[in-house]
Amino acid sequence: MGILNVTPDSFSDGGLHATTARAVAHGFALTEEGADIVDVGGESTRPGASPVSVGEELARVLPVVRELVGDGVRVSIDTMHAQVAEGALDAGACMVNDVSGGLADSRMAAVVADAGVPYVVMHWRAPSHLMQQHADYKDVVEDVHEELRRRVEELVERGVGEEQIVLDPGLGFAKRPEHDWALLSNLESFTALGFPVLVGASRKSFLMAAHGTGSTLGFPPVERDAATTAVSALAAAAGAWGVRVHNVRVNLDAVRVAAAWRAGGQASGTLAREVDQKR
Ligand code: PMM
Repeated sequence: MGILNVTPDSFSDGGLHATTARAVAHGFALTEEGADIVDVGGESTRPGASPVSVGEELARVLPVVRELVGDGVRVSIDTMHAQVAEGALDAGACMVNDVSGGLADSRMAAVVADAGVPYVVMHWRAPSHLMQQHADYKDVVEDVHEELRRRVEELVERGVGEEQIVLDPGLGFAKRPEHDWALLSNLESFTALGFPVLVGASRKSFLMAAHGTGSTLGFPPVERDAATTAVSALAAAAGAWGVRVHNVRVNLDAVRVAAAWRAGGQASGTLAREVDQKR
């Protein structure tokens, strides 16, 4: 999943695709690099970001969604607002990516249930300007499991089909770096829940652990692609369904490495079984 933020203030690509023409060009570039889905967002969710009006969000994303869909690109809409999801679905988007998992807008479940499209339910606790005050966990893996389980239960009660749901542990959202790493290293416990799992690690500041310093200074977001690809390969090996990334080309290599690695393991398993049978 390639990231296309049509925002002035996202942490990595804010301002880069702020006009429709530039955003559309970048959407095509992501597809050419191999993205299966382009995730279009019109509101930054970085810690401390200020909310934008629904009207402004719609004005940013709709023309971009229309043009990309018109040229055959599969688009997901990254929004917490039912009205924006509805507009984007009408414009041809084929998936809703809701970082609040339906908590920010009580009408979202009905919109998604009605459309019958895949729905990314991310673990979320509070709006961006407050979320870092909510980063307290007894056991982050168990707590995120339990909170996602409750989200799924409520969404299904409201008519969303289980087959529509994709889960996302919500890296960086009400999480400290140690929480993000604990969730990643236990990713298999999420894939074992039986829903597809999406991982959004791309260029996030918790990756600074890979830089060997205690500071994000000198390790700006665009320099975090190598660390991101390492996470993508490991996430794919752990059974993730998708990775949401800024740099599609290198991350596609990473997930292909994971696929080849896994296929290699299966092939050598076959060989071992054949040897066994001949004995
Ligand atoms: N992260 C961001 C935005 N949307 N959606 C999902 N499902 N998962 C994420 O981790 C996620 C997201 C923030 O990153 P950005 O500013 O690069 O878009």
